[in-house]
Amino acid sequence: AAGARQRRGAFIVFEGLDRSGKSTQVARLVQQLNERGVKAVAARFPDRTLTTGKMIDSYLSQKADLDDRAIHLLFSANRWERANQILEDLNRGTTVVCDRYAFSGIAFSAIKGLSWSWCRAPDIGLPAPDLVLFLRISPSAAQSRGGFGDERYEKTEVQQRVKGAFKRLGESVEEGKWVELEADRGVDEVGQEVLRRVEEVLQGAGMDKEVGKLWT
Ligand code: 2DT
Ligand code: MG
Repeated sequence: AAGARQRRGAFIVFEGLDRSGKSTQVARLVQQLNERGVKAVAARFPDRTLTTGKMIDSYLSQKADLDDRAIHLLFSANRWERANQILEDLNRGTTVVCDRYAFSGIAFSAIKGLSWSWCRAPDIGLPAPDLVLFLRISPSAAQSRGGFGDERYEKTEVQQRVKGAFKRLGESVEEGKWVELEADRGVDEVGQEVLRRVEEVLQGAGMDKEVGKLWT
């Protein structure tokens, strides 16, 4: 209708354990959306190219040690460094497909014993995803996909505990916004289900509404 607000882009987040196929699915989804005439861009967290990302990278590659709270806040600050860009893209009608977000932030810190509410706090007000696609895979299946590297957290025992934290997080997310997909399947099979879910969001009423704010 005349005067109607242009529909915005969707904010789609992929979460899951290491080697669950997130990066592959992000790239595939962006390409498929673009092929269908839907403007879409990829994002990822941690974004190691940003100022805070350099410190995060030294922490993850075990070149630097940091207090658990300090690194938690850096991961959150890394998202805040990018938040306005994401918001601008969404409001211009571009869909943003993101590899990890605040859910990883909470999961990886909460398993160290930091409280759930403390972990959530710094991310309050960030752009809220319209859909979180959680790629479900067992830590052993993930490991058999080529093994973990030398980064911090790339150990089966850590992944096992993170999996438990993710499960709890999924239960706390608004109904319908957290979708678990079986990831121990072929790339195309997973990808078809991903595209179907995302198209539902793009066609839904949410794209006429403002981008939500996380945890509010
Ligand atoms: P990649 O392997 O995806 O580069 O992630 N992490 C990530 C956190 O501990 N907190 C966060 O907020 C985010 C986004 C998960 C590198 C590692 O960083 C962890 C794995
Ligand atoms: Mg990794």
